[in-house]
Amino acid sequence: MNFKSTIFLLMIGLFCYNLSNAQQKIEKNWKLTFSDEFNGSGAPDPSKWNTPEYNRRNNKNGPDGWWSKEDSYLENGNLVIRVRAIPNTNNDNDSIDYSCGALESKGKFEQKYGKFEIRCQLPKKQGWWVAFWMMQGKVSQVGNEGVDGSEVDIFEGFGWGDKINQAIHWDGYGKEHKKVTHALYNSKLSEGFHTYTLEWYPEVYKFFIDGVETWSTTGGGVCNQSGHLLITGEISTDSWLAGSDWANQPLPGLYPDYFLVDWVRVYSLK
Ligand SMILES: [Ca+2]
Ligand SMILES: [Ca+2]
Ligand SMILES: [Ca+2]
Repeated sequence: MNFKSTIFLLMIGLFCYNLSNAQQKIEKNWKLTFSDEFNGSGAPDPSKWNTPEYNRRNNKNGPDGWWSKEDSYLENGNLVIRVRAIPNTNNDNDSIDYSCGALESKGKFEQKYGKFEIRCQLPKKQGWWVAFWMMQGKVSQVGNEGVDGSEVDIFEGFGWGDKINQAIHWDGYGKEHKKVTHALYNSKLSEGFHTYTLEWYPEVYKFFIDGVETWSTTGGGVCNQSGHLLITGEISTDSWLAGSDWANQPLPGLYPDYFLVDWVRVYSLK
C-alpha cells in the first residue's frame, strides 16, 4: 500500500468513527422530562392534562362528534379514551350525537425538540380514529412554512383498517394549508400494545413504530417553537368519511369502543 492510499483509508476510518460516535450520542443522551404512567383511577391528572369539552366535529347534516370529559379516565394502569353514542346534545334535529375523550398538555407541558413516545392499543371498530400528536408553535400562522408552527401527527390509528397515518400540517387549515403524510398498513398493529415515537431534532423529524424508523421528513421546515401533546379520539359523520379508507362511517350499534394508553414519556436531548 502506498502513502496516498494509507492516508485515504485513515480518513475513511476517521469519518466512520465520527459518524458512529454521533449516532451513539443521539441514542444515549436522552433525559426524561415528562411522563404519565396512567396509574390510579378516575380523571386524568389535572396537573398534566386539560380535558377539552366542545362540539369538535360539528355536522349540520348529521350527528355531531363531541369531545367530553367523561370519556377519558384511568383504569387498570391505562388511560382509557372511550367513544359513545349519546343523546342529541345541541338544538339540531339529530336523533343521536357521538362523544369521545381528548387530553392535551397545553399550558401544562410544552417542549422544543426531543423524543415523544406513547405505548398504546388501538381500538378496532370503524367510525372513529385515535391519535398521539403535537401542536408546535403557531400552526395557523400563514407564511414561513412550518418553521413557525406545525401540527405533527406522531400517529393516527385506524385499527379497523390495519392502518397508521403519520403527518405534518402547516400554514393553517384553510386554502394555504400544506401537508406531508405517510401511511402504512400492518395487521399486527391492530393487535396488542405498540409504541409510537417521534424524535424531533432541529434538522429533521423521525418517526418510529416499536423502535423501527418508519418515516423521516423535514415537513414544511422543522418547527423551531415549543409544542404541547395531545392524545385524542375523533368521531365525525361528515360525508367524506363514508366508505373511506380513513375512519369510515360511524355506526351507533358498534359503541362503546376503547383506546388504551399504557404510558406517555418525553425526553430532551441532554
Ligand atoms: Ca347534534
Ligand atoms: Ca407558517
Ligand atoms: Ca400504565
